[in-house]
Amino acid sequence: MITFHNPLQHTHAPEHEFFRGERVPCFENPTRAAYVEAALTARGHVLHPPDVDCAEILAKIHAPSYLAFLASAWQQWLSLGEGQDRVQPFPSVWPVRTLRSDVEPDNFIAKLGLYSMDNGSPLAAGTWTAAKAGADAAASAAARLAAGERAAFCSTRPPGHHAGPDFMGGYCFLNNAAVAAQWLRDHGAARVAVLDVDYHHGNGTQSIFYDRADVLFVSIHGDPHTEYPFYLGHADETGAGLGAGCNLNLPLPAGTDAATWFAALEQACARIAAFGADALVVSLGLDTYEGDPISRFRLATTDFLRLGARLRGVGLPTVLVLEGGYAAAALGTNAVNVLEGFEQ
Ligand code: SP5
Ligand code: ZN
Repeated sequence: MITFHNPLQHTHAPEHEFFRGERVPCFENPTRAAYVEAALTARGHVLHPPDVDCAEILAKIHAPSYLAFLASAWQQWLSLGEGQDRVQPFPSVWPVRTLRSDVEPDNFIAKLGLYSMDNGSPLAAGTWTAAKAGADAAASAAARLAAGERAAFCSTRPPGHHAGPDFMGGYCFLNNAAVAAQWLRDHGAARVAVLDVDYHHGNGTQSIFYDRADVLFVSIHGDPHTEYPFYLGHADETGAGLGAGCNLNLPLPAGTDAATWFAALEQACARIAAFGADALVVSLGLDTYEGDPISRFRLATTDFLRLGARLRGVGLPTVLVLEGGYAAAALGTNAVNVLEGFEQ
């Protein structure tokens, strides 16, 4: 399978996030992609840099005001004063119920709240550069399907599936899987299915396509009653308007083992087959791994071979986009196992 990487991924390297009142090193860091790239290279894969500019696609899935904010956010942060480059911006106020979200404040931290769903997505100097190149890599992988490839994998970071139409969240800034899906829609696929197997519900992807009938969103994830992102991902979210029936959430309890997880995957694949998609985009989070430090499913390294084989069995041209997975040293093997399972 052809593989793409993001040569600028390392420019997004914030130092800290918050956990229970403490600043802890970022779980989502450049070593993750380095491990995946090393494992791919060791197995003989050639890593292609992006060769598609996704700017036009981005404008179809994200709000112009959000894209403009994200592109200039670090410069706005620096302009607050001397020394800002040594610390990370975090939001401190959000337009929740009863407050207005239709007015963009002038204050940078207030704007950061407007365009964020959490305080868990720290910005760094290269965030826009890295996120844009990562989204370009996802579009590049999608473009290879139109050129006749059976499947393409995109090893990229920052991840994307929590990023919604006009907000960042959950380490995500631009929705790479949505970029791939929209690219396929714009280049000949009448119907596209997105299957999200990250431990966390892909709230951003769901929201981007929630009222559309041309993109099916199916997700298997930790039950949001107890797991991030908490406020979306429940089983009763089935789509709205023209998209009614085109959204399927399969929440599973924390602690779920491989047998139960693969039974849910069968349900997901059955829905995708019934939808009649022309192409498949997989949001490939590997934080379902039993060794993941922030997640609580129990898939073993060999289970990722089985996942790859089942994804091939869907029988569609497939783009796989890396999402989460925080046991960095195991991430390369787990990713390569999905690819090798797919190819066997
Ligand atoms: C793309 C992706 O996987 N994003 C995940 C975002 C999760 N953000 C919340 C992190 C909560 C960390 N909890 C740590 C528990 C350690 N025992
Ligand atoms: Zn995740």
